[in-house]
Amino acid sequence: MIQSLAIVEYLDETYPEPPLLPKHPADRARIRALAEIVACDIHPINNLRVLRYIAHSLGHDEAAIASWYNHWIAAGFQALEKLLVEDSRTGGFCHGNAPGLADVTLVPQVVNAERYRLDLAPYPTITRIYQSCMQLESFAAAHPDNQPDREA
Ligand SMILES: N[C@@H](CCC(=O)N[C@@H](CS)C(=O)NCC(=O)O)C(=O)O
Repeated sequence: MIQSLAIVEYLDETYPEPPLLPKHPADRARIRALAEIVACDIHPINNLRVLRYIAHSLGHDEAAIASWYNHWIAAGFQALEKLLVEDSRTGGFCHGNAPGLADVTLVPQVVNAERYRLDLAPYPTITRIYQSCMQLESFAAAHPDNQPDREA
């Protein structure tokens, strides 16, 4: 089984409680759109193979890589922060007061941002939601620091 979003939706269909997507189609579309900002707009251009190409084939140094990485996370987070702030369906989590598909994609991207020392101050809603997620045992257990096979 491949592709994060397909895997997460498979898990949601296989283990329907608690649901990662709400019932109403418009709410489902909202959550999928938030998740896709991370999975389709931010992550692919910051993936390891892209960073390796920039370093090894284009000859850029670590500072340039960090600049590239943070630029694209910041662009995505600016969009996400605005969408979260301007929508009354945002609650303790991306949608309401239970974690869902959008939170599942957002949290690892915040972890990546922290790894590259991106200033998160301009994104108070994203930061608040991230902190709410990390209070939950399931999110804390999934943190890269808690994976025995983590590579540097
Ligand atoms: N679109 C894929 C991306 C998977 C992916 O590329 N994962 C990263 C780790 S987060 C990876 O394997 N990177 C290795 C590389 O880029 O060579 C998905 O959502 O599952």
